[in-house]
Amino acid sequence: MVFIMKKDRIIIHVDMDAFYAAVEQRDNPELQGKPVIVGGGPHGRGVVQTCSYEARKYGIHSAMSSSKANRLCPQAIFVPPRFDAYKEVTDQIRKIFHEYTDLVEPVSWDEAYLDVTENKKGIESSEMIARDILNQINEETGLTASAGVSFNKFLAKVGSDFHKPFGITIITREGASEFIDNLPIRKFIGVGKATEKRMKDLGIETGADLKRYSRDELKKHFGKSGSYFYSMAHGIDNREVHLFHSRKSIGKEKTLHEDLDDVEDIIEVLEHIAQRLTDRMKRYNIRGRTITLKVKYHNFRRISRSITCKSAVQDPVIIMSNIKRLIPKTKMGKRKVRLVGISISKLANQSDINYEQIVLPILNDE
Ligand code: TTP
Ligand code: MG
Repeated sequence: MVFIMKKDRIIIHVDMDAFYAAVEQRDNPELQGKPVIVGGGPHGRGVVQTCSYEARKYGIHSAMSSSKANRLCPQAIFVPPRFDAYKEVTDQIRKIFHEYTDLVEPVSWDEAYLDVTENKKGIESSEMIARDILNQINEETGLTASAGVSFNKFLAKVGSDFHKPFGITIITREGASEFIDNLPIRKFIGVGKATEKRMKDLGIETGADLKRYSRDELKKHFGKSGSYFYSMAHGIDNREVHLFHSRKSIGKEKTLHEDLDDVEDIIEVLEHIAQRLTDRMKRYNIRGRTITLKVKYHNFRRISRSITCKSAVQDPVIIMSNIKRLIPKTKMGKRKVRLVGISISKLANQSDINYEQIVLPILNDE
């Protein structure tokens, strides 16, 4: 019998370093070498979108409230985002990626997966391809990115974060097992703060600990994600690099200028959000079936309520009519609200898009 070994794919995940903050430092020399925070101002109610590495030394990170960031580092410089400038860089780096391969999957403005198993330039070594891409990005944009190179998406993505900034991490099939064994559990994609705590309660601190659990045991503790964690721990990830972003949801939220308890006032904010969100959905050609209303109350407790339509929607009016059905399932009007948001998930592919219509939705509370 003849065994034909399928050739491993070579996947590179590229992610810009401190993206928004790096663009700000590039464009304003006064900000270079300083703790810079892009996002809401220090005295408002906004959040940190990202911050420079100088600011990260103070414990500041994305999604932290700007006021807390200001307490941690009073000398930090706050700047509002300039999306046009970031978008320009996004276009530049995507163009560079396509010089190396047609198989590019953008994940967000600053990251993408590239399948370079067959690269257009005929470069032999995958490390060389990654090095060339990072150098070219640096020359053309004045910014740095990092890259992970591996035989699957999960390891490539973990790799790009491993030696930031301007670093390359290569995880070969031979080295994968040892790399995963030593990987702190928080670094596994999909393990946020809450899951990390639950993992630690089970004695899981690293990939090696995770490997000690069977798929069924992990499924028992973490549901569907358990099965995914099992595969990741064993270096199995057969997801291909798609030409379209593989995002799961698209959303927008807003911290209110003051806590509100008048439902009409909140609806007005939600209408604005629905409009902005659908503008973005149209730009990316995205529709989705599940509409989620997110609410953060004045005491910072967060809840979300969602509704699933039979076909994918992209229209602000339809989204709002569903949001209004979800509002009675929250404590809006009875409890002061600090933040509201809308997100759309169960996204449709270009091929299975139906015309939007209001159909009997399935309510599911999260
Ligand atoms: P990230 O790649 O997660 O972060 P980063 O590029 O700033 O830093 P790192 O070097 O660790 O990769 O996100 C890319 C950009 O997306 C980031 O610059 C700002 C934006 N962003 C938000 O607006 N809100 C968020 O919560 C996060 C995580 C990112
Ligand atoms: Mg980044």
